[in-house]
Amino acid sequence: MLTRIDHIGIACFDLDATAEFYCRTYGFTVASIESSQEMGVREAMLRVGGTDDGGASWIQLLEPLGEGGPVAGWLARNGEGVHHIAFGTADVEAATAAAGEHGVRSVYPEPRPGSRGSRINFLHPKDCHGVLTELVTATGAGGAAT
Ligand code: CMX
Ligand code: CO
Repeated sequence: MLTRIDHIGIACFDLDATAEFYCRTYGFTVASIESSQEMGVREAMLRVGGTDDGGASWIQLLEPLGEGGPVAGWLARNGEGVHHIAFGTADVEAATAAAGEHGVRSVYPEPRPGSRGSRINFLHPKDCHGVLTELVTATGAGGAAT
């Protein structure tokens, strides 16, 4: 049901400088930059490469838009670093419900809009051995966040 690692979410203080680091050091390219008031972030998606199911994997850079929101609070406590991992699935509702059957709480009762037209939900880190876990159904063919 979870078919791939879609992205790693990395919290940073300066999105442009961090994106520049990833592009310069590893040769990645920035595929999109969006702001989400709902999530309280400006975010960049850096394409890492294709996978054998036709999807891509991504690095997601997250810069808080202001003081409120989960990334701002997390950054203030922890500094920059890995904030969450995201698994790709064809059906985010079913994958969230399946985790729920194992006692894992979701953050939202229904999926919300994510990067690049995707639909996302999160599993609570306290139920996932300390890892904030995102489930993502991408738009487009092959489950890719294109
Ligand atoms: N990874 C691991 N643990 C985390 C965490 C993270 N990213 N964020 C919080 N926690 C832990 C804290 O360390 C804390 O643990 P202790 O009680 O042991 O100290 C506990 O969770 C509660 O911390 P909190 O600061 O009170 O955090 P909140 O309960 O306010 O928020 C969560 C936690 C998961 C509900 C919130 O981060 C959330 O809603 N996340 C989903 C939305 C999101 O992250 N959006 C940004 C990304 C957008 C995208 O990917 O597109
Ligand atoms: Co994410």
